[in-house]
Formats: sequence, C-alpha cells, structure tokens
Amino acid sequence: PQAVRLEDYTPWSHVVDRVQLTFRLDPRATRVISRLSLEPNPAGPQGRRMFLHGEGLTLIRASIDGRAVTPDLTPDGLYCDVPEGPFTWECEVEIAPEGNTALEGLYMSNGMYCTQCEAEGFRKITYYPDRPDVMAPFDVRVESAMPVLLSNGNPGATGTLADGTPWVEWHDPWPKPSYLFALVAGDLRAHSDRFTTASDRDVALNIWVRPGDEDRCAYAMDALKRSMAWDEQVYGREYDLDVFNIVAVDDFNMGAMENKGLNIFNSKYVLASPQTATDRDYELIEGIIAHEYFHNWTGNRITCRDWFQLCLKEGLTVFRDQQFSGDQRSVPVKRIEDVLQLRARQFREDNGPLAHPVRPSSYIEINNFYTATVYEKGAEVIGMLKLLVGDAQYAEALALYFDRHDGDAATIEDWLAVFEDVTKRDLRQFSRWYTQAGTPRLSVEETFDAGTYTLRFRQRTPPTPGQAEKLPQVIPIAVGLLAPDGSEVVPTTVLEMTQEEQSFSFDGLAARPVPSLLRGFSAPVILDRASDAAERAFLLAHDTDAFNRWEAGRSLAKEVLLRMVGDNAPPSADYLAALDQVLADDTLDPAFRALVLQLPSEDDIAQSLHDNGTTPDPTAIHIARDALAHAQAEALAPKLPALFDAMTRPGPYTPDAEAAGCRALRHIALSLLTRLDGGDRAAQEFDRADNMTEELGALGLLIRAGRGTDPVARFAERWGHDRLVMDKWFQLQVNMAPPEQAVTRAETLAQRPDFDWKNPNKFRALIGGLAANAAGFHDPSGAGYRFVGEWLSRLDKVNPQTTARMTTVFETWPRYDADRQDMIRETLTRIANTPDLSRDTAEMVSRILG
Ligand code: HT7
Ligand code: ZN
Repeated sequence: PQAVRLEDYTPWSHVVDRVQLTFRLDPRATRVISRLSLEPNPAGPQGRRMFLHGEGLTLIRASIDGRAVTPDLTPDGLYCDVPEGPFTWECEVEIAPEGNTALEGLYMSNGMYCTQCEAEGFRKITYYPDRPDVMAPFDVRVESAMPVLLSNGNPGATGTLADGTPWVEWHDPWPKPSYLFALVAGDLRAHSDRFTTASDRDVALNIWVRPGDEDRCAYAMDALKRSMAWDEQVYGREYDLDVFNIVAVDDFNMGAMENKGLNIFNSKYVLASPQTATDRDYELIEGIIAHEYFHNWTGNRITCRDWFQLCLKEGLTVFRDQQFSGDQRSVPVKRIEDVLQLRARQFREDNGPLAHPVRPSSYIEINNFYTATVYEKGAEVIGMLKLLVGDAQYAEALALYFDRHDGDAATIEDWLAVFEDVTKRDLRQFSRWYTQAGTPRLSVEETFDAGTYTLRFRQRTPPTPGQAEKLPQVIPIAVGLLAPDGSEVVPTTVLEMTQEEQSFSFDGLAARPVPSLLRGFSAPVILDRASDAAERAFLLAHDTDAFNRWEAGRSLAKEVLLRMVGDNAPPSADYLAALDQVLADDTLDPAFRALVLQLPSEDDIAQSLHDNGTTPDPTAIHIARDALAHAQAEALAPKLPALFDAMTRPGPYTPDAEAAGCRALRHIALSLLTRLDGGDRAAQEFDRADNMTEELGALGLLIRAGRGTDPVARFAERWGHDRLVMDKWFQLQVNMAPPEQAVTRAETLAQRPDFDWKNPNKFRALIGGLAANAAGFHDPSGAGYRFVGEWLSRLDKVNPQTTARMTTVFETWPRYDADRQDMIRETLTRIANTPDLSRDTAEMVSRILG
C-alpha cells in the first residue's frame, strides 16, 4: 500500500454546501441515500472530474442534477465526470451493518445500530469526500422501527412511512467534516438532565443506555455538567446546540468519540455505580466525558485540515481535559498521574521502533497514529508553550485561535501563528517539538563559586526511525533552589534553553544550594543528573514543588531497584526511612502519599536498565521488585495497621478525589500487610467490601498471595451477569498471576464461553492483561509471545484496528536478550505472514520489526 504524505496535501476539487442523508435501516441491507450540493472549489484543482471515497459499498444508483450517471468504480471510491458549475449529486448504496465486525462505519452492537467514522469510516457508509477539510451542514433522516433514532445536531420532524415505519429528522447547522457524523438506533433508555449556558440557552442533556443501565449514568451526567461549566469559565466556550446526546455502546474500538452533538462512548467510560466501578473508573469517566465535550470547540468547531494535524485537536483537548481534572481533583496528584502515564506509554513509544513526531509526515493507515505521542506528547507541547508565554498570553492566544479559526480546518502552522501574533515570539525553533521524534536527554553539571551557582545543561535527542540527526529544541526548565536547611532560596524560575549546551547562573547565594530541576515536569525529557541518595531524600522531605517531591522518592526507588537487580544489593535503609517519614506525615494528601509509596513498574525498570546499557531480565526484575515491596512491608510494619484504620472512612462510598485518595493509601497499606499476614486481612476486606474499588483491590491481593481460588469463583458467581465487571475479573487474574502461571491462566480463561473475544474490551482485558504482566508475558519459554501472537492473527480477520493497536505489546523487543528477540521476531513474522493480513496490522508489524 501507498504511504500518504503531508507534503502532497491538496484541497478537494469541490465545496460541499449541503448534505442530505436518508437511512433505511436493516441489519443486512441498509439503504443510504445521499444528496450533496456541490460547487467547484476555487482553491482546489480545477477540472470536470470528481473523486468520492467509498469502501465496501454496493452502488444502487447515482445521478447528477437528476440525470443518471455511471461512475468509474475503484477499490477505494469512484470517479465521475461532473458539470462545470454547481450541481447536485445523488446516490443510493447498500451496506450490511450486521456483518461489520471491524466496528468502523455503520455497525451493530447488542442489536443496536451505531457508527464510528473517525478517521475514515464514513466512506464505509456512502460515497463522499471523506476528508476533514470538507465541511458541510448535514440533514439526516432515519427510517427504522427502532424506538430511539438519533443523529447529529437538533431534532426535526418525525413521521411514519406508508408501510408504518417511523422516521425522524436531525439537522446539524454547524458545518462539519464527515468523521464527526453519527447515527444511533436502538432500544435505549435515557438518563436526562438540563444545562443553562452562560448566555442563558437551555440545553437538553441525555445519556442513552441499554435498558437496565439507567441507574449507572449519574456520575457521567454530573461530569458532563461540570465540564460544560468549566469550559465556559476557563476558556469562554459555550455549547452551541439545543441537545447534547451521549450513547453508551459495548463494542467500541477506543474510549469514546466526539461526534457533533452525539458523542458515542465505550460503555466502560459511562456506566458507574459504587458496586461496579472502581475509583479509577470514576476518574476515567470524568476525564473522558470532559475530553469529548471539550472537542466541541477544539476539534469540531475548529477541525484539522488533514490527518497529519491530528495533534491540533487531540493534543489540545488532552491538555484541556488534564487541566479540568486537575481543577476538579488535585493539580499535583493529577500531574504525577499524567507523567506516570506519559513515561509508561509515550516514552516507551518514543524510544522504540514506533517513534514518530507529534505531527507525523507520512502514514499508511491513519488509525495507527492515534498514539500516545500524538495525544500525550501533543498535550505536553501545549503545556510547554503555556509555560513559556505565561498564563495571560496563553489565554489571549486561545481567544484569538477560537476567533480566527472558528469554522476552519486548521493546521499546526495556524496554531503557532496565533501564538506568534499574540506574543511576538518567533516560534520556528519551538515548532521542532512537532516535527522531531524522540525524547530529548537533558544532562546537567553544577558549579558553585563565590556565591554564584551555575547550572550547565546539555541536550541530545537520540536518532529515531527515519530521523538520524536532531536539532536542539526549546526546553523550558522550571528550577527552584533550596538552602541546606530546606528553605527555598530561589523560587520557581523558568529557564529557556535553546542551544545544545547552555549555562544559567544564580548569584548572591550564601551556601551551595540543592537544585530542584524540571519542576512540575516542565518538559517531556529524560533528565540525567548524578546526585546522591541523601540529596534525593532531602528533596523528598523539603521540596516545595509537590511533583519534584514525588519525583525524588521515585528516583530513589528506581535507583534502589536497579542496584537490587544488577548487583543483588539489599534494599536501601535510607530509602525505607524516607518512606517511613512520608507515610507518617499527615499533612500530606493521602493520594500523594499513595503515589510516593507505589514502586516503579517492571516495564519502567526494564527501560531504565536498557537506557543504562544493561539487558533487562524480566524475571529478575519481578523478583527484585517483589523483594523491595517485602522490605517496605517489613520496615513500615509498625505503622501499617494504624494507617489502614485511619484511612478507613465511615459512611457510604463517595467517588470524590478525597475519599478515593484515602482508599488508595488504605489499599497500599493492605497490600503491604498482605505480604506480612499472607492475606488474612485481605480476605476479611474481600468479604466486607461494599464497593468495587475495595472488592477488586482485595481480590487482586488474594490472587497475588496464592489464595485466589475461592474468592475468584465467588466473584464470578456474584458478577457473572455484568459484562463490565467481568472484564475486570478476566484482566485481574492474568495480571496478578505469578509470572510462571500467567500464560496457562490466560489459556484457560480464553476457553470460557463468556470470553467474547470479538468484543474489544474483553480482548484487551485478557490478552492485554497478560501482556501487562511483564514477567509472565516475557516468560523465557516464549509461551506468552506465542499466545498473544496467535490471538492477534485471529482477531485481525475480525477487527484490524484493535489488532493493530495491540501489536504495540511487542514494541520493546530491542531491549531484550537474543533469545527473546528471536522469539518475538518469529511471532511477529508469523503475524506478518497471516493470509490476508489487514493493512493496519501489516503496517504496525513492519514498523516494529524495523
Ligand atoms: N477522536 C476520537 C478518536 C477515535 C478513534 C480513532 C480511530 C478509530 C476509532 C476511534 N474512536 C475514537 C476519540 C478522542 O480522541 O476523543
Ligand atoms: Zn480526543
């Protein structure tokens, strides 16, 4: 297949003034009639021929201005001769939603019709210029006996056909690209509410779910209303239609989709009750509801000119949802969680064969570029821009962006031009963050002489696929200096590094300070700094920057673990003493303390070993991490029972951040206690828990302690009817299994009749759950690789998008020893040789293999 290249961008030949669609729904033979009002695009290529995308469609008829035409059909669309001026194109196609297992275009999930059109799914519904820079108002008519018929925009007329089939009309006045089109039809129930906008417009809000799920929508609705209010207050953005509909579906390739006025969500990110959802689920629901809602402005009103500009909407919207969640919960805790996620997903991607710039310059399958780099590094780039220009100029630039580009399909150049115009800065060097892949390494040396403290930084970005040489980037380095007594002598100052090597000095200091570098993780870089454990312990105790306090504890833990893995060193007493202090400090937020106590993941340790030039052994890492957790348990033992009790809050479960923070710390205490009592307390907790956070937490600990058989069975008995809860059950068993049992456990679970592997949530729970058990997945026998590889080959026939995304479990192969590398390569080669492999998976496998 041919790569699509950014440099080849050309506008479309025509402009679409209006779209009218009629759907006659039928599982095996849906008819779609499309009527487009078109005129030549003065900015596009001139000519008398038009191309429309189309895939897997049966063309029934086509006409131009009412006269039948016979277009030239190709595998990816059609060409048709067209008149010189404006004209009306009409066509009727037939599609079969029931057989659509790829979950792209119009498909069925549990008897309900739904759509997923981003990125290029609309072309599976009808012939159309399926590209984001073609924007038009849509009128849609849906004919079906299904009780609820929804599409984008505001509701219009309703009626009944001569044969008794009901129909409804929807009108979306806001011009939109086809990827934001949506249609839903099914037997659904609404959880409804209302919102009054700042300018006093009344908006009807509905969350549509399957019958029986209505009582699990309250939290999502609350999150939606808070998101709407926040976007008005912080960004001055109001909602712009009379209704906002959200639909929860069980079969969905991603988290959710921001279709105009009709968001479609993976039910996992909507439905919650204390008994069925964990604190983490609540947090994700809040964040994803906000994310999709915020897209109404950053993505929908202002969209992307082409898919290379994906970070324009995704990076900015992630940044906005992170700000929102920080405001709703705790800014430092949210920042730590975001950085943990960034390092676990994006740094892993940026330092492996799949590394690509935030704005890639070519792709084979765009669905493969909905990545941590585009989303999360894209958000970091915006955070850096905000830090560099300051809050006031950021707000001014955003106001100008909304004003200047409302209704546009814009580019990263447009985005940066707005900032340049407001701040009068030259952002050409900054724009390298969008075009250069790879995580910059930032090293630093310090000198102190006659009251002057100097920091000399050096930046270097390693080569990435297709980019051997890197130029220096603009790196905002937020720095504070502490005096030896722990007081802050220089508050946070943002240094702007632009050169490969650059020095910054601070004068008038009475003593050599302790630097707190990269406060708040001010840039997505890897900081290499030789510092001793005592200094890290000092920062853990005294830093005024909460992020760097946590970071100090984290790097201490990592250093201890690396020494335990490499030199069989015993767990460091200094580290354990520092933890003891943090644990006992009641002035610290419990959620923060829980994060400090959490050990780096096995994958994180493997990456650090690899960065230091050592080949990681997943089994040795697992053993060392387990040993450190044991050492934590023993060292903190005298405080754990009291901590556990202190974090046990009376009263019913509430999902707020404060209560969740207490539960997180309580769980850590329980987890450590389980290492001492073999699981007695966890067993009691499992019996008494009245919410899923505590029930599942205890179950995981019992599995880890080898006491899982009975509780696992009881859990399944209790929750067998609940698809979302059972996903957790599948996932936990392989994830918490002792490494040597993980593959067998997964094999057994995969045989169960309720392992509905065509459902992406189930597939990700079990197969992804195994891959997340690092030592189990990387078992020296290669059984983990083979198991996952076989399932990926099988899923590819059914759902290429989810398969392709999951091949990333193999992206870290270059880290490992020759035997493991050979086995992974063999697995990937077997996948690559699967007959009729999808373009999605073929591209990923070939990029991973390099
Ligand atoms: N913008 C949405 C992306 C998305 C998607 C992309 C490819 C295939 C399926 C998909 N479902 C949703 C979601 C978001 O970022 O908000
Ligand atoms: Zn998004």
